[in-house]
Amino acid sequence: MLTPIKNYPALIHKQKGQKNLIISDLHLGWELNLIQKGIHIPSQTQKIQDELLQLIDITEPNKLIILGDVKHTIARAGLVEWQDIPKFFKAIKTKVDKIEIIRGNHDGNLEPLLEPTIKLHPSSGIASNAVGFFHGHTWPAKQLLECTTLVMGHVHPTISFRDRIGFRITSPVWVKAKCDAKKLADDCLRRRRPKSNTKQISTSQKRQIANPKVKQFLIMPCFNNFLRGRAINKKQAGKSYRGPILRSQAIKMEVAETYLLDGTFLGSIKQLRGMG
Ligand SMILES: [Mn+2]
Repeated sequence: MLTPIKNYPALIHKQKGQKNLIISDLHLGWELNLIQKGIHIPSQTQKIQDELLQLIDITEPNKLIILGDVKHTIARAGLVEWQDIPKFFKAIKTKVDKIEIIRGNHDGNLEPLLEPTIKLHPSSGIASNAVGFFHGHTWPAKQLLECTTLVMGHVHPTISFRDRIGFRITSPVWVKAKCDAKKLADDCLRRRRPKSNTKQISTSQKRQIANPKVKQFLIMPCFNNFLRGRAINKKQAGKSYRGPILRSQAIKMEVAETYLLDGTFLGSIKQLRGMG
């Protein structure tokens, strides 16, 4: 069972009496990138750490699962990250013993920053019975296609509204989208094949996914409060959804439902299109 935590960009996933806390997209160290542009913002890692520790106190999970993009620099780990990230996980570990991370596109060279007890999974994700978790910048693993719900990060979805004077508000949102299970499985197999052979999917390959079941996608808001994200209701946003999965027709993004962190239903992306 999946339950969003009111007023937090986080989920509880309960399974067999175990309680997993799910968050995504920490982007620790993003503010370091601004230094190159002459803007100095002190490290925000401590604040994010405090928020997460508070959330762990409230929810008391058995395990923390992060759906990718723990850090911000993509391929390497900067000097500050060498200090900040191990310290961050050391603090989190005092409250929750089990930590698992699904690698995001920003998590290159993350391994040396993690202590050996933290499990690092590939970005194609992990399946836990009916629910699959993956980062979202690339296709999910085949076994996830047999889950009924897939949860992903990567998009940092927000909705923005602008009034006539130009005031704009932007809020992080949850996105719940319906999915055509068979089409997703077909697209997933097609994209994973070598390019020379993209048109036909052999019967033997189809057999590898006996029963595609993915009915819905849940896209998580970004855990990093400072980063927010991109307004998915901008006029042209539909053409630039992040990642190949959302651009595949299998996921019905235009009619996807959006919810504020307090649970308020805003409407479908289509209804909100152009308001930002
Ligand atoms: Mn990402």
